[in-house]
Amino acid sequence: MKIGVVCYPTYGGSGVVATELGLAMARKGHEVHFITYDLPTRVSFFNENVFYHKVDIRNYPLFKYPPYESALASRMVNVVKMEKLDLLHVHYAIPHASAAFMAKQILAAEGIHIPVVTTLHGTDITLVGKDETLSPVVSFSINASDVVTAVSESLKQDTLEHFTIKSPQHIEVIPNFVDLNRFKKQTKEHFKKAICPNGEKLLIHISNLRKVKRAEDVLMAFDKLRHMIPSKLLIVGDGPERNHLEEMCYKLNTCTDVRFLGKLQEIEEVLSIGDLFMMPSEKESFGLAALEAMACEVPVISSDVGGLPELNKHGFSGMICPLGDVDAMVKSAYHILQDENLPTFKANALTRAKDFAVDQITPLYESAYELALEKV
Ligand code: GMT
Repeated sequence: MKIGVVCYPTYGGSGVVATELGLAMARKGHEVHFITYDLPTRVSFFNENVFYHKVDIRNYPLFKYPPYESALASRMVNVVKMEKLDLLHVHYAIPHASAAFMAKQILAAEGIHIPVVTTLHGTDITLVGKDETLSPVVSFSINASDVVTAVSESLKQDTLEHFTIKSPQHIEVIPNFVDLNRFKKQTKEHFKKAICPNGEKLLIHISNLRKVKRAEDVLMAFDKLRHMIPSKLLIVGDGPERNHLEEMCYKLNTCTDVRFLGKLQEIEEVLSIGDLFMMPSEKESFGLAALEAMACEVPVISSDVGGLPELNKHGFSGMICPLGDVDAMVKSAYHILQDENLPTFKANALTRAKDFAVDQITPLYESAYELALEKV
């Protein structure tokens, strides 16, 4: 198949899933055309089946806001025609699904019929999308897509709750996935020794440090835990909360035990030395970062929201705590980190991650593509 992929080419989970899926499809022999305003971060090597078409956004003094959605739709039209694409797969409803609808109409007027597959990732539904300034467009574009996928059952239910969806069975759940060849525990003992010179346990939090990730809870739990078990904390990623979190460390006097590493590309190296991953999010449709941690044999403490209970099995791959319950997080962390429990939790984390191996999930997307092709 010749697949056009539209996504945010940034650090966020939806862009990562879109890119990894595109690369996996390319490895399977499909031709994959990324249509984005920048080269997706994880497209870092040459592949004969991968193409990149930049969306050029020109600004004019008249525009207060450059018309990105129109530029994207126009680019989709051109790429579909030039490259003779079979379908468009757009990730994140806003504005990708509506731009795809526009492109589809323009092409139809020229006698070219192209199906659109839309994947909902999370905040496009639970945060941004349900805002009244955008929700009519989101509802319409979901209904207008030929096939819609959601990354968890929870996200599907949120979509049905917040939007008027004509046929609920129209939304298929296809979870996030992980490449176990890349995300696997590596031997990085020297790195572990540098961070934890006295054999301390290592906690890790990775996110875009937005409020919704509740990294504050991680710091508060860590502050209590380090008095119970010698431990260190690594915070990976960057975002609007970073300064506040650093200040919090000063106030809590935990600076010597907490390190902020910023945005790292090779996160599997850091995960390889972790003992526990913390994801106390307020909203999380799936929790890709937690899955990547599990693949590196790191058990997870997560909140009980969104799709997290569909991924993290309480008492097996980690533990689930009520949202915002820092004491429960401390208690759970203490339990998991005991020497008699930790090896089992680590092994189970990997076992659970294997349920989401890329080779198991890509065929589900291929079926979704075939279904979409039947509809035009
Ligand atoms: O988590 C983020 O803030 C990034 C966000 C995105 O839209 O890129 O991630 C969402 O999509 C990921 C991939 O499907 C999911 O694993 C994340 O759980 C989801 N984030 C939220 O729902 C908050």
